[in-house]
Amino acid sequence: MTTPELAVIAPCFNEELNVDPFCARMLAVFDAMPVQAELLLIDDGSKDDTWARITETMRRDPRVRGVRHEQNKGIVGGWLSGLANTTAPIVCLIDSDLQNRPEDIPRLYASFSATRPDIVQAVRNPKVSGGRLAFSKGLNALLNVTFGMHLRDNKSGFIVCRREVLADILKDAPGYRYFQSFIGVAAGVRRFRIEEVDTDFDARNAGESFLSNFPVMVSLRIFQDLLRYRLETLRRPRT
Ligand SMILES: Nc1nc2c(ncn2[C@@H]2O[C@H](COP(=O)(O)OP(=O)(O)OP(=O)(O)O)[C@@H](O)[C@H]2O)c(=O)[nH]1
Ligand SMILES: [Mg+2]
Repeated sequence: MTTPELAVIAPCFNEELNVDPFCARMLAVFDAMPVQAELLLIDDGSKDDTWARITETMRRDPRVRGVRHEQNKGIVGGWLSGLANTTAPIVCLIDSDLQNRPEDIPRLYASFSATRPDIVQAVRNPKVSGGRLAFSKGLNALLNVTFGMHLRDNKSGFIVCRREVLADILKDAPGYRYFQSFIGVAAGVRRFRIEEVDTDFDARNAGESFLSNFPVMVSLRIFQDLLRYRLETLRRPRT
């Protein structure tokens, strides 16, 4: 296979029930896309059969490539391993639990190709409301106010961008526990141009959610990360 134009990077943590349907939908999307693409599945130290599912899919289709973390490194660790294992010039980050729809990637990619912004960010529109949605909207508002931005889904990590853009953003990640929520603000402090595209956001396909409806401890830690990142980026010399 020649170097693909697009690499889709999907971290997987205990997603044994999601790997097969996720890959099937991703590969159908690749078949219909105008460019060559590859799928990087990062097994993030799963304790279930995620890696066995990944290796089985790799055997069936050379466009699927697996990377395995012996120990859990978190979502950002997964993104970094994806970047380190592809030479594709354009990358897409997506969850592997099918909350983000693989079928939306062609629209994100088309939007990226049309105007070449620094980042195309999916605005995730869930169909159900509830505690998690209120929490998410509150955090979105807080990120926007704190960083002087106006994104509709600031912490969405379903994006398409050039690989250098993602590598640059992730340079800020060390030391933060929830940097996966800071893609938007990290782009904002760099004055990157962000294009927003509406997408549907589904319920997790299978497996356990890691968060409760009102994740108090997580909220406190994200808040701590947010304050620290704002202070750190205010001290930075303007480029
Ligand atoms: N939570 C979590 N997810 C990870 C980790 N490493 C990789 N992932 C993957 O990152 C993606 C997003 O994580 P999710 O746990 O789905 O995060 P979420 O959508 O905010 O929460 P739930 O779906 O409700 O659990 C999924 O595809 C996970 O498999 C990790 O250390 N923790
Ligand atoms: Mg999820």
